[in-house]
Amino acid sequence: MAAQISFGPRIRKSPYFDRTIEAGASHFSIYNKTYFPVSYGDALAEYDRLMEGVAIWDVSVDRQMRICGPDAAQLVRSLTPRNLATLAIGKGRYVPICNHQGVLLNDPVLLPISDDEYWLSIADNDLILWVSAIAAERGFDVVVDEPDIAPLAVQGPKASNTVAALCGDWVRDLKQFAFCPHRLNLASGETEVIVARSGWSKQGGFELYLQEPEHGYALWDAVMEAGAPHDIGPGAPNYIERVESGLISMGADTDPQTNPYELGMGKLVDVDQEQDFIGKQALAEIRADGPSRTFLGFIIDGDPFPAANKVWWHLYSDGEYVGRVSAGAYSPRFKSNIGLGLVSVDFAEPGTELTVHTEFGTQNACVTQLPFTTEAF
Ligand code: THG
Repeated sequence: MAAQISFGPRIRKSPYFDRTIEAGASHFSIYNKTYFPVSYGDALAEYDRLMEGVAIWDVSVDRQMRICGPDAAQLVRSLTPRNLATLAIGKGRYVPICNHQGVLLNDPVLLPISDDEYWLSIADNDLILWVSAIAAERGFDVVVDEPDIAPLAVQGPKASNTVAALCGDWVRDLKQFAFCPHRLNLASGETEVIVARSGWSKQGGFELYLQEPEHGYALWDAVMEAGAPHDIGPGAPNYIERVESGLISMGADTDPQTNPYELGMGKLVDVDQEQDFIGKQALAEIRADGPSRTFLGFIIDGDPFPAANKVWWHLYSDGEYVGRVSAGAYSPRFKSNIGLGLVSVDFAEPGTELTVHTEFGTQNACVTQLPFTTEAF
């Protein structure tokens, strides 16, 4: 019998939890100590829906770290290597956060709510320990907490029509990462959500940040109703699409040494800015020396992979270990197996032929730049 997850009170449940079960969630992961529905049983159908229609994703595992107080902006600026000189209220940013060695700790979306309130929509780790320690040790006048705010993603080419039907046509004018509070009159009563143009796919969409969890089921139902004319259905951050689009998954693609330059996030790091930030010196040195690994794409031979990788697949050149594929999938878009991962810079030239040991056999893997392009195949 297949292994099962045992649902219990120790791990958090999303405010949409029962709705995801009723909608047929078949596979759960655990992320930020919260049950995370990652599949409804048909990976290819979920991929097609994201590419051509609209999907509803429970991404409440992306927890909000809230930083409030007179020094909130200053704390945020000292946490990230990204230059925030032009940061504006209502405009989100994707902000790497590094430790003093320049190692990537998290890659949240930053939401500047007001001059003294910032949210970090975090990936999977205990960033609150880091941020509250930095705040206290540096004497910042802030309160750091992690309220139960639960993003619900609506993704795909028909997401605009869906969210416009729910919230109004103004949402169509939101630029990428822009957001706005909006009051909704739900079956459970009135509640304010933050409507953001964002999401972990390149197919476009929105995220609705629910601030009162007791309205979770009513919000889910309202999105389903608004999307019904577009055949909305349940999904989850899509593994195949994320590999095709080269989106980074913290923890899945990274290890305790990975820095943003290796990941191709150098454009989000500004070591020349006046603002001091944690990791500045280390990152300046990494930039000067050049990183030792590069995050790249791989075109992999063989029959279509029947499933996603459960472990990293090691890459070899003439028997020597040179890197790993951290995410592999069969790509319907490119009609080939593809992968993402970190490889030694000595083997990073596009066209380099390597050998990859997959769970489905040993194959040739050809290095290619990101993003993947049709011409590379
Ligand atoms: N939604 C919300 N919070 C999140 C995630 C999310 N927090 C954790 C995790 N996911 C954050 N990770 C990412 C990674 C990439 C992007 C967004 C969230 C992204 N990247 C674009 C790209 O790579 O092209 C743009 C980056 C840029 O500004 O250059 O959109 O899914 N709420």
